[in-house]
Amino acid sequence: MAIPLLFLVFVMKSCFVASLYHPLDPLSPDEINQVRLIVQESRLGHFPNLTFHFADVEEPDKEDVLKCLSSSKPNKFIPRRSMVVVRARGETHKLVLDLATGSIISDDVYTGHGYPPLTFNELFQASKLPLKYPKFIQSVTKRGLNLSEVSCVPFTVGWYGEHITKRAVRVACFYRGGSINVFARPIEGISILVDVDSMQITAYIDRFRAPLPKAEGTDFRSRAKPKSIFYNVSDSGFKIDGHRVRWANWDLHIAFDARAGIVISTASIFDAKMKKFRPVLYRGHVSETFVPYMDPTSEWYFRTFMDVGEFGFGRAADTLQPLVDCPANAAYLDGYVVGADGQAQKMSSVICIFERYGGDVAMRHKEINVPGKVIQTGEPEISLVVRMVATVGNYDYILDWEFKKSGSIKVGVALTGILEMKATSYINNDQININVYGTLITENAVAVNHDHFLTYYLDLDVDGNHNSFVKAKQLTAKLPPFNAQSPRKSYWTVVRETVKTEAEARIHLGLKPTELLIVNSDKKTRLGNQVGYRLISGQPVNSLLSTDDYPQIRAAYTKYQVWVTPYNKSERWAGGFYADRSHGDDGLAVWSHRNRVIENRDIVVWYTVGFHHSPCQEDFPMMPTLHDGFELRPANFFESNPLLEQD
Ligand SMILES: *[C@@H]1O[C@H](CO)[C@@H](O)[C@H](O)[C@H]1NC(C)=O
Ligand SMILES: *[C@@H]1O[C@H](CO)[C@@H](O)[C@H](O)[C@H]1NC(C)=O
Ligand SMILES: *[C@@H]1O[C@H](CO)[C@@H](O)[C@H](O)[C@H]1NC(C)=O
Ligand SMILES: *[C@@H]1O[C@H](CO)[C@@H](O)[C@H](O)[C@H]1NC(C)=O
Ligand SMILES: [Cu+2]
Repeated sequence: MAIPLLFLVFVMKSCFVASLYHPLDPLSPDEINQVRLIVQESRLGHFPNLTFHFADVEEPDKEDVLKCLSSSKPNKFIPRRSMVVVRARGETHKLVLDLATGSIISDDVYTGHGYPPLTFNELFQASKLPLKYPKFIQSVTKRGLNLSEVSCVPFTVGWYGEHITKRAVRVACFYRGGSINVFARPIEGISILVDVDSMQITAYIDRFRAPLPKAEGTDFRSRAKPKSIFYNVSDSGFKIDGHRVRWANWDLHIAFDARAGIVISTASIFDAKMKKFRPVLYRGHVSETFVPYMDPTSEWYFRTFMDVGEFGFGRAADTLQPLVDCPANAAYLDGYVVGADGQAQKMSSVICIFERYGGDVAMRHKEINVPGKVIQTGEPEISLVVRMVATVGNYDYILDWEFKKSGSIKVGVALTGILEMKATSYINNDQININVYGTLITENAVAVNHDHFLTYYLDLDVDGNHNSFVKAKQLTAKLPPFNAQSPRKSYWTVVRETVKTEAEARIHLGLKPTELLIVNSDKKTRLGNQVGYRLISGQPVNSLLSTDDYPQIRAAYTKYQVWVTPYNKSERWAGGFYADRSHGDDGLAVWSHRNRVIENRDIVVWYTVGFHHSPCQEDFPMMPTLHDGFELRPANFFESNPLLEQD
């Protein structure tokens, strides 16, 4: 195979030679197009129906990345490789390509359960099938509706115990009829199953009719004009070099990934006392989502989505709207993904980076006990925010990574967008005497109960990668009666427990007060406290589905909010790599059951942000944002408050 000379350039890339290059940089558009050429020139290129489902950098060895980044000499060569998933002749191939030599290192046909993400083309084609399907046209006519006002939306279908699964989607149809809110007017009672490989409707049932919810009051367009008067930042405090961002005391790498969206890598914080950068987070990103709906009837039961693995949060990323999605002082980054045809597709302004002046206080104090003086001091909170928005069908997820000068990393998740609604004959709650699995939110529409679980992959390297996971339990201690020294009967005290194995690290939050810490096993502060970071959780929410329910088997990891595993570069996707129609035989819960040792190891923390969403009328026609998240906060990481070390 001829290797275009241009590509040999990559061989020369070392961390040192090109200061802009970082081994975790996402594939550039040239690299994606090179991937396409390599695959098309191989024997796979002769197969009909070759489609590209996924292309990413093949995860380099962590040890090599760290050596590369820390070396001052160009001594470490990291091969630039890509991991690609294509389908051809009805088979899934996982390829590893070497981009320097333009060669295929491995080509494995995947024969396990589950499929790679559906391509945009497949979803688009599936959505158009009903409009030409005679039985559907008949159903539309019978309902007295106009076919040109019908929009159909493809939904992934999950798995319900079948031994053999094919690639399939269910298509649900909606009536626009003058409304722009497609999801508000479902054409209820119809089930349409599409076989994706043959791109044909393979099952069609029209079981019942329900009134169409009205178009009035469904318009969700905001009337507010974007404003930018809050603050005026003439020069931003951050610097972007390629994918590397430096701001205040932070140095981090930001990549855009088709599957995860934002990926934060090699985030370190400058310690002014030690005069050096200290590592905190090697890698962090959304690993999987799970959105099961709670209506078990035949038209709805399959809505048990795993958006990251079935579709991709990156591929669902929006071009951000200045002054709405991000403030006036934001800088924007583009992303690139592989199209079904292998071509690089540019996604403009999918990440924004900005300094946030939110009107909060970073720290303050007033002191009146110094004779003759009143001392009042403090400083406003200024932080760096890295943001993206993924719109997956009806829902919008606003995903933030916020870095603070205090060393905290706050991860924010905000939900907004349109609810999934079911058409019904009810127009008042008083008429309802059966379970409708949700809330009547307007006449003839029930918004169905559901959950949102976003599971984060957090490969923390707290001051290096010999880390342990500590539960610092806060326990009530009783004083003996008739104690001469104290009239008190009780107090609380901290009992620290270093977790030994994966089984002990599966945690249900909220039952007992426990601080969760990731500590460096080798390092203590000058005063002898263990150097660490604390995981401050958000709402403790875990899945309420029974463990034998099929969606729950696939998303078994949602039974706990926290898991810890030993680092393994092939364990990144909590719901398994092939999540579409998966059977739950790959993924976090399965790995964790090996019950490996996690003490004094390179460990990965998995945290699930969860929402049980029981809709209310204000969520219609569009839902005001609902927030949750978590915080990683230094705990004996610094010798004292790092804010006082900065100008
Ligand atoms: C491949 O494409 C052809 C024509 O485009 C189609 O008829 C056939 O069903 C496809 N086969 C598979 C396995 O996708
Ligand atoms: C159906 O809708 C289309 C597009 O909105 C419109 O042009 C057409 O007149 C409608 N047909 C009928 C019979 O109302
Ligand atoms: C922002 O501040 C700069 C510097 O103080 C000033 O020159 C500029 O006019 C201001 N811009 C706005 C929109 O107020
Ligand atoms: C790493 O993870 C993969 C996938 O779970 C597994 O097959 C492999 O055995 C793991 N390696 C180690 C050293 O645990
Ligand atoms: Cu919701």
